[in-house]
Amino acid sequence: MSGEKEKSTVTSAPPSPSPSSVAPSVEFSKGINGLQKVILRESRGSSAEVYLYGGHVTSWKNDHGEELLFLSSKAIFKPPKAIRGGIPICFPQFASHGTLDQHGFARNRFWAVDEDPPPFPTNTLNKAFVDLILKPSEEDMKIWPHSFEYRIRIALGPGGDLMLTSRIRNTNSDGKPFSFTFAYHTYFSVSDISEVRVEGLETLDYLDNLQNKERFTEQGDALTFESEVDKIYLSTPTKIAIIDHEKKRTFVLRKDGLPDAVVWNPWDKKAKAMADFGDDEYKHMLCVEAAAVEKAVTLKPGEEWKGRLELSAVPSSYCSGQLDPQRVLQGS
Ligand code: TA6
Repeated sequence: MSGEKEKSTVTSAPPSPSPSSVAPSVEFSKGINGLQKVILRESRGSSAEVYLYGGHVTSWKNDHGEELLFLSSKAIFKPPKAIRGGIPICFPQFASHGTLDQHGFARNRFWAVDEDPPPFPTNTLNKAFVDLILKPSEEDMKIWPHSFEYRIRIALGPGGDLMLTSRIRNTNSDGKPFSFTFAYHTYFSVSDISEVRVEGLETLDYLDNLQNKERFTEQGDALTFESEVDKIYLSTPTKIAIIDHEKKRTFVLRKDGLPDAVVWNPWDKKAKAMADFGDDEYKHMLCVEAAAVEKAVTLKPGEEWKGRLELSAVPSSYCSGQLDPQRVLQGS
């Protein structure tokens, strides 16, 4: 990662009772290349970092300070390039599903801190959160002639869960509806891709991006990885488990308002072809993306869409059955 050192200001939420923990906090600071970022810290030690450039989560750490998201060592923190890793936001277009550049423009725009967000839909205990907002510039209106307000709340739960809640409102004054596709393009950090299993997508239909988006049906077992994969799973369950045997860790992805899930690993050849990605880094990442792709979301003026992602990382020793993903997927 290339760039300048970091500077900061801290606002801390009211102190929490237990002596051992620190008060949840929200810190505004300068990140790589002087880009503005926000650091969220939770009382038991978990943390997350969000760049206003792209409204982009670039780090999520558990209460042992272990990084849970993959961020390429070659990531470029310089517009107009999107940051390679973390959680890029694909809006108003997923991949090449439309006339805009790949994955739309939200991931390479500067978002603002939303000083006056409308009341938040759910009552939340979370103290460590930030609200960001994106509105189209005149330039954006030339390529996508729609007025919108995109608000996102990024929050860290008391247990270290990471929650992203997007609210997109059509503010067109010309009465026109608009449609968009969407993804939280999450890069999970894994120990060894050949040791990872994904549960919850078995037997589902998917569009294979490596075969002209042809439609297939997944076989019955958990997904494992031994080559490039780029699949859009359709109408998936709201919970998906990503099991990292070696790290004895299971990521549980819960999603709301996002019917599809994209699974991507570039493997060796595509890895070499990407300038902002290390040749061997494909071994240590997997993208599992909560998405709305097959059926675009359409909003009339005044209407608002909500898309929510909740990530948790739980210690698991799958082999000993301590945490059987099936129980996770069927449980609360
Ligand atoms: O989400 C999967 C995908 O659409 C792949 O096809 C691959 O292109 C990946 O996104 C990365 O896209 P990017 O534009 O960030 O290089």
